[in-house]
Amino acid sequence: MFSRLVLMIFVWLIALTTLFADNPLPRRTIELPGNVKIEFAYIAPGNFVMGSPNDEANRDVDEGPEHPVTITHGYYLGLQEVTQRQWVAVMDTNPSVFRQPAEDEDHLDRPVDSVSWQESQRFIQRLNALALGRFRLPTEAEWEYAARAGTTRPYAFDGDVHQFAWANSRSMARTHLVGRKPSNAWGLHDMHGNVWEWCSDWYAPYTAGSVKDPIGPMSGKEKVFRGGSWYDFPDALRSANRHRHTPDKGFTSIGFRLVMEPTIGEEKLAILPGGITMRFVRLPAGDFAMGSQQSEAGRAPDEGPVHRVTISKPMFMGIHEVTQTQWSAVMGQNPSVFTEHENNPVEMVSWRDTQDFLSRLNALNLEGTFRLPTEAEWEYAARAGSTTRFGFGDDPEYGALLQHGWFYSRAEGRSHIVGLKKPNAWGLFDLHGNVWEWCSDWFAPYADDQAVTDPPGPALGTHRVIRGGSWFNEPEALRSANRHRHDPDSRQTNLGLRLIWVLP
Ligand SMILES: [Ca+2]
Ligand SMILES: [Ca+2]
Repeated sequence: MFSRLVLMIFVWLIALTTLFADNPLPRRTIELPGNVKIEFAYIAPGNFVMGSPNDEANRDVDEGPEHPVTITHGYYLGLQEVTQRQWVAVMDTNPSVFRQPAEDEDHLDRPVDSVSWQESQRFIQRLNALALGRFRLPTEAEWEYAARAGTTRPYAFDGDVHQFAWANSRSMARTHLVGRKPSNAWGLHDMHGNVWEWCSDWYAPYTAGSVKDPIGPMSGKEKVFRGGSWYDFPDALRSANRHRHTPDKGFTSIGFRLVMEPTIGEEKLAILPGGITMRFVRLPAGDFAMGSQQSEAGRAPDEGPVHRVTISKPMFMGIHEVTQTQWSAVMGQNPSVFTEHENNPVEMVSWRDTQDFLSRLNALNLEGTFRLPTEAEWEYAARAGSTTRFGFGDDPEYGALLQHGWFYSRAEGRSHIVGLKKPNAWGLFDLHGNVWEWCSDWFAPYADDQAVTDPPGPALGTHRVIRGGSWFNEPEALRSANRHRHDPDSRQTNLGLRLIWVLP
């Protein structure tokens, strides 16, 4: 019993490490004029149920009906409400009422208050003009998704509300320094209480049924604000509670919090039949040196000559190898041998099978189109800006590889659940190892060292390129530059695929 508990804790710790510690996009800080910082947490795409159940105590009717919401884009959300200091750094003035001194408190680190929705827009306009990023208010759905941080109960915390939020009647009738109460599971402070927070949406009653990235109606009279304040009794601070006012008026109980749009590292979720999701991350356009130098340890001659490749457009790439669940959602069957877990990568799929999969996937009429990566795109993604043997370094003794990929002698003779190893700098998992990945190209030796743009590979051939090595290969096969190939009809237990999503 004891050892089982220890094992469960261990597995849980691994899962936690994978989710948080190794997330390459956890936090971002921007610096305003005068060294004033704003910190953001990355909020990954996902699903949640918006609104409150009928039996939630003290709920308002407009919190229902509960409806499933999918947030398909990742975004950065301010860890804190916008402070007076941040407002002053951008606007030079301070509209806040709560500027009275209090012990140990610099009032500038309290939230800005008494700003109307319209004034929040003027702040955002000026902030965007500083070219530090693209900022906006959260939508009401983005706000509630982040406030819940995976929870379904009235608050993101259990126990006494005053332990985690500033609310009437323990707020001493004023706002407080941001971040003094504990953060929720996603690192956000004061989503409950302190000041209400303006959202971008016009207010409207909810409708039943599931929705994707809701933004509210196109017009209206009143703007939504959320989360309750120092002035409100705890019921108003519940995650589902909604409130609203005309956009022209400010109150001492209302402020706001910012969303920063991701650029590199933006995620997007594809929804497959049965609600199965597939996560993609946006890779930047750019150029890189494809192939390996003759001095690289473990190299094969077909990895040269090194040549400059330009990837002319940003692209969305699957952060994981295609899993067995995802394959089954599209194809209705699973050809894999290693079926211990549904999130193992699909294998025993030929290159031609991948084309059937893609035809069916594209026939679903989701936004954009899906395809295999070209060999150049694959290596560009694996390198993620690196010039070393692996995306994470040269690792001459293969001491670090264990943390980044599954390879022979350390993989127990099989493939593994995708995403258990560390991601690379662009947030992609298992490019090194687990299963080889089919590319779209026919295999041919590299022509010469001339620079090329978006090379599609040769027009004809007998074998298709595969990349990245697998659980069945020695470590050198997992190198970023390593090339391999198979007959397009070949099916192997260590060969799968990963997708590119071309969006308009
Ligand atoms: Ca708040
Ligand atoms: Ca792989």
